[in-house]
Parts: sequence; C-alpha cells; structure tokens
Amino acid sequence: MPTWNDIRADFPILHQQVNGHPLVYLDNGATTQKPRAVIDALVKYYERDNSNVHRGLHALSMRATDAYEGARTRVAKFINAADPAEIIFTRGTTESINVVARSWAHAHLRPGDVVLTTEMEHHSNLVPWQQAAKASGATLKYVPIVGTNAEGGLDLAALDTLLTPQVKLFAFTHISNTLGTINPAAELCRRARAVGAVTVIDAAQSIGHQPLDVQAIGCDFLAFSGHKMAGPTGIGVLYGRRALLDTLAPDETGGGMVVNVTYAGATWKPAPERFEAGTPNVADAIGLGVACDYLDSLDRVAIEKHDGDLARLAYEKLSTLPNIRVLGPTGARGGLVSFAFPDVHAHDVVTFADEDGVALRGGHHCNQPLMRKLGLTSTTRASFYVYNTAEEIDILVASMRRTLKFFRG
Ligand code: C6P
Repeated sequence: MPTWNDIRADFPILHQQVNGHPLVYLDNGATTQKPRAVIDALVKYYERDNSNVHRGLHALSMRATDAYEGARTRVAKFINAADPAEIIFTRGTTESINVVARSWAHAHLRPGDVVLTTEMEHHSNLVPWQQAAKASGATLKYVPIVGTNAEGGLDLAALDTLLTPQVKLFAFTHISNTLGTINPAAELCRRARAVGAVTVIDAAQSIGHQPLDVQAIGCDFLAFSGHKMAGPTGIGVLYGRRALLDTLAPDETGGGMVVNVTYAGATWKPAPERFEAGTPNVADAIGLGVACDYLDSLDRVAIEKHDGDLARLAYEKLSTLPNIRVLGPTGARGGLVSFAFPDVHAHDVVTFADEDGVALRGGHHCNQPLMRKLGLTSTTRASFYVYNTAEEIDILVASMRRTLKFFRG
C-alpha cells in the first residue's frame, strides 16, 4: 500500500491555496475529492470511446457498452454482490432509495403495514418512506436514539418491541452523516429478517470508508453515491437481491428497459435494465468502476482505520474547547465529527474556518428531525478521507479557537 502522503499526491485539487492558506478539505461527508485515475478515465472515455450503449453495432458503441457493463461487474465485486445484474446504476443514494420506495413499496405496502426507520436518518432515507407510507396507508415508525448527544446510538432494546410482523420494511443508515454512529448492519438485517421484513441500507457514508459485503451483511437493498467514494458525481448504485428485483415493476419507463412495445402496451426486461430507462450515465459509471479499483488498491481495511482514527482524534481535541457540544459516539465512529457551540452559529464557524483555508460543512445536514430531537438548529461538521492528516486536525482546532476568541472575546 502507498504511504498516506503518496495518496495525497493522487488528488490534484488538494494542491491549492484558499484565502492565502493551504486547502484543508474536511467536507468529505458532502463529497470526496477525485484521484487523478478517475479524472483521467473520464477524459479518456470522452476523447476515445464516447457513444451510446446497448444500441449501436459500431466499434465505439461496443467499446462504450463493454466499459459500462465492465463497471457494473466491477461494482458488484466491490460490494460482493452475487450477480452484476443486482447492480442498478442511478444518480446517487437519493435516487436509489426512491426507486425502492416507489417500486417495492407500491407493490408490497398495504394499510396496516409498518415501515420502520430510525431517528438518525438523512432526509433521503426518510422523506421517500413518508411518501410511500402516505400513498399506501402504511404507518411509519422510528427506532429512537439514546443520549442527549445521541452518544448511545440506536436503542437496540427498543427494536424488540418495534420489530413486529407488521413491519414490512426496515430502512436504516449504515453510518450517520451527522453523528458518525456506525450501526450494526448485519445484526439489524438479521433481526429484521426474523420478522420477515425487507431491509434497505443507506450506505452513503460507509461505502468509501470501509469494506462492504452485501452477502455477509444480509441486506435486501443497499444504496450509495459514487461522489462520496472518490468517484464522479451523478452516478450511484442501488444493489437489490436478484430474487426481489425481478418481482418489482419499474419506477420509470422508456427506451432501453423494454422487451416488446405495441400500441397497446409493453413488457419489461429483467433487472438491471428494467430499472435503467433511457440513456444511462455511461462516463460516470466507468469513472465509478475506476474509483473502486483505486480504493481497493489502497486497502479498505486501512482506510477504515485511518478515517476512524482521525475522527476520534478530532473528537478528543475538539472536546477540549470550552462550552462545545460534540455529537455521537465517544468510542468507535465513522470518519466524521459534528459539534455545536451554544453562542456561535455553525454558518459563522464555517465562514471563519474558510478564511483559514479549512472547508467544513455547517447546517442541519439534511437531518432536520434529528436536529430538533437534539435541541439544535445546526452543527458544524468535519469529515475525513484518505488524504487528511492529524496536522489538519490541529489546523481545524486552531481555527475554532480563533473563531471563539472573536465571538467570545
Ligand atoms: N449527505 C452530507 O453532507 P446523495 O445526495 O443522493 O448523493 O446522498 C444523499 C445522502 C443519503 N444518505 C446519507 C447518510 C447522506 O449523507 C447523504 C448525503 C451529504 O451529509 C449531503 S446532504
């Protein structure tokens, strides 16, 4: 494996000054930066191979089709899916979850059924279920979080009462984008399966940071975004167990996903084509395959340790600041840390950090119900990736001290 310094050199965007300071990019939870290999793959595709897929019989179209389907096989291997047909390319996590919420929920949810999710979900794994419940007459329930700063994670004991045979689907995040909590995905799937519920995992914040094996986890659906794992924006994945996918009607219809069309109606191809109507995002799917190669070349167990260690170090150092509230677990956590000062708004914190060249995120992080539950309107979040260093955490903490000095005198 290359050294962490070598890895940093792979990301051209990092080598710039912002407001007179070297860029310290700590907004990886929002989107990660892209290595040269991914950028080169996109350029190469557009310079040499660009063509529509599955439609043409000419050389470029065949090359583009091979590369696109090769990326599907590559992604399947990345998450250990049993079959490349279980990989549906989407625009990202949000679209992936919406496909399940529309296709699966439409076919299976009835009045009296329960959809279970948790109090720590991103809006993308919450609003689609609210809509699906509304449309079907099902009820939406939430697994509560434990602790004033959600330090206790999900209330796993409450699951015993919540996971009844009425629960038809359990959707949960693997790693919370605000708390950094790592949920025990395999255990949650096992317990859901015991009552016959289908499971949907939002892997947006875990996919780029750790090895992920859908067969070992035992989930039915898993959603993620390419841009949060060193890949391009505009491409994401819905993994679905083959047996389930083939029972679902498509949520979008049009070209490419049909077997036969008459003026009277149409019949559908099997998965994955059934869920990929229209011209797909060929270039970015190929870029995503290259991102998989890149992350595997670094060793994903090492990435998990690196990002988790940085987040714990940041948790410890930030906790020394006076009158700070740091959210989430006190021990092991995903590669991010969120915090709040009672007297300084997160937007001011982020603006001051930007003056120091530090890129953070401030706001509700698409977690409005969670914020309200914790009695907050917003937090500041630092999120880490393979190119971040312990020195950058010192720069972050120094920037926070400067901000507090300005506001508190
Ligand atoms: N979270 C963040 O800064 P999309 O936008 O579809 O690529 O991903 C949505 C999404 C779903 N689930 C979780 C847990 C997420 O963190 C995100 C994206 C970004 O936290 C943007 S709000």
